[in-house]
Amino acid sequence: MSGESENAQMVQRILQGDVRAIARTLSLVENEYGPSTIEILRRLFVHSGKAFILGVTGSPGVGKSTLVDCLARHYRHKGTRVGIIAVDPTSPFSGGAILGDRVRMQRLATDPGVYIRSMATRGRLGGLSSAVQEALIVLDAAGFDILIVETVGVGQDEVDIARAAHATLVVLVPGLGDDVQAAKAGIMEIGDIFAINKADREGVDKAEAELRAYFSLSPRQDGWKPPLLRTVATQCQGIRELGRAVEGLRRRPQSPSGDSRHRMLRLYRQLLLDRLRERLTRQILDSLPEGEIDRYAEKMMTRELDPYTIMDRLLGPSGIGEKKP
Ligand SMILES: Nc1nc2c(ncn2[C@@H]2O[C@H](COP(=O)(O)OP(=O)(O)OP(=O)(O)O)[C@@H](O)[C@H]2O)c(=O)[nH]1
Ligand SMILES: [Mg+2]
Repeated sequence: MSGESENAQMVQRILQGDVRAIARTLSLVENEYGPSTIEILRRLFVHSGKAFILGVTGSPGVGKSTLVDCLARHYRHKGTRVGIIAVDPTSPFSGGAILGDRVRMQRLATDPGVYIRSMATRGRLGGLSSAVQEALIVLDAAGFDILIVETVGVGQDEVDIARAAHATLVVLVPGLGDDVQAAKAGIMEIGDIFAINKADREGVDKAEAELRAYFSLSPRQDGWKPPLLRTVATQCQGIRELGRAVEGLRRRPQSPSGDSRHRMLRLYRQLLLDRLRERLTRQILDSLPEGEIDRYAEKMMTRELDPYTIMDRLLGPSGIGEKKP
């Protein structure tokens, strides 16, 4: 069978929600980004754009996966199909994620209305956030209604990914102390909904009071007042309220103040730039003889050439990307 009809078949299977085709394609997106992958994504893109994407982030071990699991069941009760991408943390602090995800997979594994996938933060050139974005395009085209992306809220990459969604849920826990939590202003700013999880623990009143104080001191620029909820994920407590808060954001895709549309625009822009950079680099490298870049590096070592002159040579006299006078 020709590659093209194989790709077309793969696309058909994904559109029908075929789990094996989805899994195969997500592996391609993650590991072997070749012409086939691009062809499949090209055909899928037009079928995507319907799902609601929720980012979930928070410090390691606050209960994000457990909470996402509850949320997925909540949606399954309503017949909503849920796709989940757990971005594996590079952080050594969060070794628990893989095990937790495996347990969760066992519990939800038999349900065809749920698809769960871990993605590694290392690997491909060209930005993890774009790889996650493409995975979301695949799941979106496969007909999942809600897509949840879980990332650990440490490091700019992870925060960026959690933010690359229609709405972001930030998970906190009592007793972590404002020094750790509020200092992470990065994740405080991106939350559209806040959950104080592990509300069965001591200090939940204090945590809530601190958060409310934080919100009143630093209100969001767009005027959105993020709902603040208490949850006990291990017992799926507070999930109905959480679901309602998510629905509130979902039903008003233009709110708060067009933020969600604005975010998606920024996202597509980023995806386009990432892929453009990747493709241009590849085109140039493919046009060079074997080992040419290494030879140029040698010339830089001896100061025979500077990188700017090399770039002029590589890009040719037409000077791709060079400003016209
Ligand atoms: N007491 C209590 N424990 C909880 C609650 N929610 C989660 N846990 C426990 O907290 C631990 C971490 O839960 P996870 O859901 O794996 O947390 P996570 O945020 O996904 O962790 P990473 O992905 O590693 O950052 C597990 O042992 C959970 O059982 C809760 O509401 N109350
Ligand atoms: Mg987790």
